[in-house]
Amino acid sequence: MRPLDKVTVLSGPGPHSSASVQVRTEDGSWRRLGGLGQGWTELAASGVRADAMRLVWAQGAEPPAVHEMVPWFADAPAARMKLDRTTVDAEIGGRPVRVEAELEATRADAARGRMSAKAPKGIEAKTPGRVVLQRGGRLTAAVEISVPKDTPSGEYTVPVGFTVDGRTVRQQVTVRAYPRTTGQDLALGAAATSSADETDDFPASAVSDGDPSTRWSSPAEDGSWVQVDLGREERIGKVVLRWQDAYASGYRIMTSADGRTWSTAAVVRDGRGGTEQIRMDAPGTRYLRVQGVERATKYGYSLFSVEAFPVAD
Ligand SMILES: [Ca+2]
Repeated sequence: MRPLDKVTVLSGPGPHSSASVQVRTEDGSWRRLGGLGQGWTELAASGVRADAMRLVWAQGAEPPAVHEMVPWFADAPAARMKLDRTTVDAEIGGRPVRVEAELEATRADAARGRMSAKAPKGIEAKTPGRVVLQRGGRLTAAVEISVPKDTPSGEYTVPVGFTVDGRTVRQQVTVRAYPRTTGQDLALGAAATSSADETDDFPASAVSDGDPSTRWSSPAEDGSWVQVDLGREERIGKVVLRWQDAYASGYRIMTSADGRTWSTAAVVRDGRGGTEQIRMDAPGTRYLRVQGVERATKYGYSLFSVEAFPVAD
């Protein structure tokens, strides 16, 4: 049993005897909401609790052609909201990041609502505010998230809501705030080593030689890795990987000051190959390793380059 707001019936045109639109109420009895019109009929149900609906017409009368009967429930939210991304990387002091919210009216009425985003301290979030959706309407509204320059690195949660008639549908955005980096690739020319190379034609040194045509390839083993020695400790804010077709769907960026004790600076579980930018805040990084976890293909891993950019002062 759910409270009904309205019932819509789509029926065929043409003459038919008048039919009655009815719903079954809590005590099992049928209540008449009104008569069936031509083509399109919408009747108010005023919140009556019901679990079934039917059309009734006189015995022997010509039956109506019924295409669809739609119950509109009064306890359903007036709108749906779906964010295109629920995790975003945002540079501290950098440009705003846009998250798009798809809003859809889900009742037999226009939805007049308000979008809100409750940004925690250190994060700014802007929404369009008032939003009007026509009946059956759908539109995309942007939430702009920015991280002012003195905000510490880290993860922040921004709840986004769309409120219509006092009911709110909600989703959250996780904002990963990362420090701004310079454009200087510290891995360029760095000594590189690997767990193993597929052949001598694809050595570890190819990831840091500055030549976009050369590449390192590993044997076909998930746990393969390649690393660069930056020569001294640096605070790394961004790593850029340029994959050949044989990429990793899962991998970690590991960092170390001495090449023996390692920390995980970033975990990637949905690697897509191509050029990937991975943000982090990894001070004390002399050695930087791309540690494979899961191969995306039957081949090993193959990287044209591993680039490491330091945090800007
Ligand atoms: Ca190369």
